[in-house]
Amino acid sequence: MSQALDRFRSIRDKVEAGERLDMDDGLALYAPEVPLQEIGALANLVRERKHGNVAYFNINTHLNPTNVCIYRCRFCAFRSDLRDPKGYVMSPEQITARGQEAFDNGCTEMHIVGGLHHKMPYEWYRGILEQLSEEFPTIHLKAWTPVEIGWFEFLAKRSVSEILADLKDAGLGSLPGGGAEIFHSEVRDQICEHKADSHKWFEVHRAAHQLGLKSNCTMLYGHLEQAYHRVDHLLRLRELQDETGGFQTFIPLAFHPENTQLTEIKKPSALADLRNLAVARLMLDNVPHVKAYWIMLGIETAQVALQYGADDIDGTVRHELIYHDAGATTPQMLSVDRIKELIEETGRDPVERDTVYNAIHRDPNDFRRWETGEALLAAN
Ligand code: V47
Repeated sequence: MSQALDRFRSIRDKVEAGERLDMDDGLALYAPEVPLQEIGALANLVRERKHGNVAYFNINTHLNPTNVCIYRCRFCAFRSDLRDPKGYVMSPEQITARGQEAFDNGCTEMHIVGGLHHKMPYEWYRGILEQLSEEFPTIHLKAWTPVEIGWFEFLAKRSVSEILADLKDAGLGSLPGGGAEIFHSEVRDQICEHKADSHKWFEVHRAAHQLGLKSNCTMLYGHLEQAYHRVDHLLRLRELQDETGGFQTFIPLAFHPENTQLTEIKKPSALADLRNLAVARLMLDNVPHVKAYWIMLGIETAQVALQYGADDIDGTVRHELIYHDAGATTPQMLSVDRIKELIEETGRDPVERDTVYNAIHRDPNDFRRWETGEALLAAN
């Protein structure tokens, strides 16, 4: 029997006994000799221990106020140069219109990220949160990654904690998981050498957690990285989670090459997607949720992922640009009925949640009205 298969037997024992996996276990889980379905079954065990048969979704929308960005990350198809005709900056009226559309569609969350515009001041970014939270107070604003927060630190000449506290005052509800890419400098320096490094990424999430803000975390895979970079990435996330407990959800993100500087790389297969998801569920024993982001995986793989460690499928989504600019062929949005049907087809029970994992109970007579119910965040 190969070493990896041998190791997998001990991994199974460890997981069944609720013990933590280490770097060598993670590497064995990425070894091609270990069958994907075995890893999936083990990840499913963990997923069902934490969440039973439930699969979560929300009603959400994206807002990318500008695509103009000082950085040129090699994996990004969304960004634009300052003078490129593709570049845009949204006006306050356009932002209000997006908020209104979100409200009219019963959205509980706006996911707000964008470029680091050469000319827009910190107050412009802050003002977007202030405007939306004043106009649409029921919509949770999940906004800005450590990449933007690091830029605000430079623009405003204030510390990360001061910036986050100020943004919280302006309406910030939580932080999305983006900007993590791959933390290891062997890879990070090749794909996004100038932007926030791993220290900054962790500094921002630690500071957010200390201020009582929840956040998500991601990993961009399927480009220049190798298995040990991925396992290293997961272990670093697990370490901060041990310290703060502030991460809610991990989202593995498959690289989409179209319109990027890495078009020679092939998009990861569905099998690679499922393996990354399952390995993450097994390694991140202290992160409550793992998300199968249907926009990125495709609907069919996202459905299968609900048996491979994922307990959340993201939301109905509207106006997604980052993946669609990079060649995603998934629809721009799903209706609530369709997302529930997709979850039910897999044998799971759909539960609508808000951003911080409280149950949402809709008024049957007016879809736009809801009550926030019980907390759903699974114990670690
Ligand atoms: O940070 C950019 C990735 C991220 C490409 O927190 C790309 O709930 C693939 O973080 N191919 C942004 N990936 C998306 C993100 C996210 C998505 C869904 C939910 C949540 C959440 C967070 O997308 C970026 C980067 O890692 N990305 N370009 C590309 N060409």
